[in-house]
Amino acid sequence: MSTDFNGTWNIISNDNFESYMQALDIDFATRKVANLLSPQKIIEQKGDSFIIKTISTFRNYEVQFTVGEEFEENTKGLDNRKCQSLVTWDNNKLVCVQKGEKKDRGWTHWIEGDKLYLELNCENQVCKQVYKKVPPA
Ligand code: VLZ
Repeated sequence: MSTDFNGTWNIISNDNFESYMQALDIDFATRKVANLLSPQKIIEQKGDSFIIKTISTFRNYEVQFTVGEEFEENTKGLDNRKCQSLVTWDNNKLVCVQKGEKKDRGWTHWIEGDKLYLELNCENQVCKQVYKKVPPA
């Protein structure tokens, strides 16, 4: 049985986000706005099939994938690049490698208790985010 990521998660900390966005060449004005956001993750998981929605008052981003199946990701509204992305399990961690123009790009998600962790990597930068589960209604 793999970890259950289903649910709505609210961000509670966001370390090194600015440098991560700079590594993605996100422009100054977008970074200023993005730094003020409190994004939410909405994750819909059925087995190895995932939809991860990143929701904010400024912009939304959605990615759909099946673990183990490479797909073309278009990071529309973020840095607007194309990547060949592959998500795999590393024990209970969900690890995405985003092959493309940027080196060492990807992310890792895992859960501890009622917290969802996310590390976003690009070039030499690591952004560490923590989300807290919103209790189901
Ligand atoms: O999340 O890749 O949960 O897609 C920030 C761009 C990049 C700034 C955020 C614009 C990347 C802000 C989020 C608009 C929200 C991301 C993955 C893991 C799934």
